[in-house]
Amino acid sequence: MSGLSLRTRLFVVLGALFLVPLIVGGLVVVFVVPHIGDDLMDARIRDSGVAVRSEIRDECRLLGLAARAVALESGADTTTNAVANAVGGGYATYAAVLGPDGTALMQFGRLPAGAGPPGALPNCTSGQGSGPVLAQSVPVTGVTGAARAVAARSVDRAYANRLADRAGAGTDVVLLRGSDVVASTLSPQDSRDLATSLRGKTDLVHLGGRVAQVSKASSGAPYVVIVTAANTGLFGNGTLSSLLILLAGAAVAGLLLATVARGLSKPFADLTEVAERVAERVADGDLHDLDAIVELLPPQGEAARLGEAFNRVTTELRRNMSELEQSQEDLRESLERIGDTLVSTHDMEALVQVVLETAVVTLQAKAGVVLSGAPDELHVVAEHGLQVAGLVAPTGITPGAGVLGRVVASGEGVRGSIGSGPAELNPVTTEPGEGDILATPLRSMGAVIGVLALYGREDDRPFDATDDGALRTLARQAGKAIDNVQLHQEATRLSTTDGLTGLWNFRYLSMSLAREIERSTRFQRPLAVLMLDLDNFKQVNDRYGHARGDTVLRELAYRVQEQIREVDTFARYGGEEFVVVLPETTVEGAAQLAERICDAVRREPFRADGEDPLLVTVSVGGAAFPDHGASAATLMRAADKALYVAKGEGRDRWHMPGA
Ligand code: GH3
Ligand code: MG
Ligand code: MG
Repeated sequence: MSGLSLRTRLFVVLGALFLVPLIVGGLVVVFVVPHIGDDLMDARIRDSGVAVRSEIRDECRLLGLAARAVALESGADTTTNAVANAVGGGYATYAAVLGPDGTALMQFGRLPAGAGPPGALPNCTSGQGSGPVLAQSVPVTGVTGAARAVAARSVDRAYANRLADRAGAGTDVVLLRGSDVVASTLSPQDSRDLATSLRGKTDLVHLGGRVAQVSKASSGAPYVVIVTAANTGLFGNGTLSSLLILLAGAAVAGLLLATVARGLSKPFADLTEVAERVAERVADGDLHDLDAIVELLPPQGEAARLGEAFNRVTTELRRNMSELEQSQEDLRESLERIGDTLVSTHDMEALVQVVLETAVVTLQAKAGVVLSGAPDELHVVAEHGLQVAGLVAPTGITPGAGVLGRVVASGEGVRGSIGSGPAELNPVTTEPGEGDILATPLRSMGAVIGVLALYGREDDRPFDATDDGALRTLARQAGKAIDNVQLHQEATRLSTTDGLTGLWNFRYLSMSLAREIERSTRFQRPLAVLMLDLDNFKQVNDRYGHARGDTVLRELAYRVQEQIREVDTFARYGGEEFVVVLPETTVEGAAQLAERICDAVRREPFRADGEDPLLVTVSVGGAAFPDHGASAATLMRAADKALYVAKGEGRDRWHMPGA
C-alpha cells in the first residue's frame, strides 16, 4: 500500500469501514429478507386455502337449504315453481324433484356432462368424491309420486374463478377428484402438471417460483383443493431485487467514499502541488511571488500548519536568496555608478577618487592610493583609508623608484607581500613598507601616467589572480575615462580660446561679460572694460609678413597678461583687437590699467629670432558700468567709441569718458 496515493489509501481504509456493514446488510437482504417473504407468502396461501374450503362448504350448505326449499315448496305450490325458484334465485344451477326410482319428475337448469343421472348425485356433505357438480338432496313429503328434492351447482371454470376471487389476487385454484382435475383457473395442461407434481402431497408445498397449499377432500368440501400463487417474496422477485438494491447501495457508498477520500486528501494534494511548483521555481532560480503559490494552500487544519512550516522554509530561502541578490545588486550598482561617473564626469580628481573607492570596495581592500604625474615626480591624486590602516602616504616618488615607481616605469602591475624579496616589491621609505600590495599602472593616450595600488585585504587573505584581473579591468576603464576627460578638456579649451594667442575667444568673452554684468547689477558692484587695438598694424603685416604679425600678436597678449589680475578676463576680440573685462574696477582703476598697458607695449621693442626689433604701440578705449553702459552691448559700444577717440587723438594712448 506504500506505493499508493494518499487518496487511494483513504479510499481503501474508509471503504473497508463502510463495506463491512454494507456487506452484512446485503447478506441480510439476500438471505433473511426472502425467508421473511416466504413466511408471509406461506401464511397468505394457507389463509387462501382456508377461505376456499369454507366457501365450498358454504356452497354445500346453501345447496342443502335450496333442496329443502324445493321440497317445501313442492308440497305447497307446484313442483314446477319450486325448482324454477331455486335456480332462478341463484341458489343452484340445477334443481329437480325426483321419483322414488331416482328419475326426475320435474327439473330446472342443466347438469354438466359427466355428472351422471340426478338420482345418483352424492350429497356434498357426505364428503364423497363428486363429479363436476356439488349437490344436496332431501326427502319430499306430502307430494304424490315424489320422493326427493335435489339442488346442484356446476363445478366448472367459472366456479373456480369465483373461488380464486375469494382466495385473493394472484391466486389460482384447482379442484381435483382423486387425481382428476374437476375445475381450475389454470389451463388444463398446467392444471394437470400441477396435479401431477403435487400428487400425494399435503399442506404447503414450494414448487420453483410457486407456493401451493393442498388440502384433502372433507365433509362439505368433497374435492382436493389446491390454492397456488407465484412466490413474489417481500419485494416481488426476491433475490434479484435484493441484489439490485445491494448494487445500488454499493454504488452510492462508493461515490460517497470517493468524495470523502477526495475531501480528506485534497489539502495534501494541494500541498504537494505547491511544493512541486516551489521546487520548480527554486530550480529556475526564480524566488519571486512564492507567497502567491503558498497562498493556494487551505487556510486551516494540519495542511495549513504544514503550509506554514513550508512558508517559513520558503521565506528563509527567499531571505538568503535576496541577500545574495542584494550583494550582487550592490556590486552591479557600484560598477554602474563608476560607469556613469566615468562617462559623465569631467572632473579628473573626482573620477580618480571614484575609481579608487570602487576598487577598494569591490576587492575588499583595507586601503588604496592613486598616484599620477608621470613622467615627472609622482603625486597622490586620490587615497582611501591609508591613515586608518596605519600606512605612510607616498611622497616624492619618481618613476623607477620603490614599488610604486617601478610599476610606473615598467608599465607592469605587481602583486605580493611588500619587501618579501623580488626587486619590484622593494619599497622606498616614503611609501608603505609592509603588508600585501596589488598595483597596476594607469594609462592615458597610450602612455603610463600613474599607478593604482591597493594595500591588504579586509579578511587578510592575500590578493589573488582574480583580484588582479578585476583591478586591471578597473584601471583600463579609468584610463579610458581619463582620456575622455582630457579630450573633453581639450575640446572645451579649443572652443573657448583663441588658437593663436591662447587667450579667451570672442565666445567666451561674451559669456564672461554677460555673467559679470549680471553680478554687478545684482550686487551693485563696479565693473569696467578696456578695448585694445594695435596701431598701424596693417603696416607690420605689409612690411614684415603675416607670420611676424602673428608673433607680435602673441607677444602683445603676453605683455598685457602681465599687467592684469587673475579675476580679469582677457580675450582676443577679433583680428588685432582685444578686450579686458575688469570686475570690481572703477573708472579710475581702469584708467590706471590702460596707462600701464600702453606703457608695457611701448617700453620695449618686440623682438623675434633673426628679425629686426619692432616698436609697437597700442591704443585703448575704456568704459565703466553702469555710467557708460548698463548692458554688455552698450558698454562695448562705449569702449569702442573711446578707442576711436584715442586713435583720433594720435594713437599710443588711452581714452575713457570721465577719467
Ligand atoms: P589703426 O588701427 O592704427 O587705425 O591702423 P591699423 O593698420 O591697425 O588698422 P586696422 O586696425 O584696420 O588694421 C587691421 C589689420 O590687422 C588688418 C590685418 O592686416 C591685421 N590683422 C588682423 N588680424 C590679424 C592676424 O590675425 N594676424 C596678422 N598678422 N595680422 C592681422
Ligand atoms: Mg583694428
Ligand atoms: Mg589697428
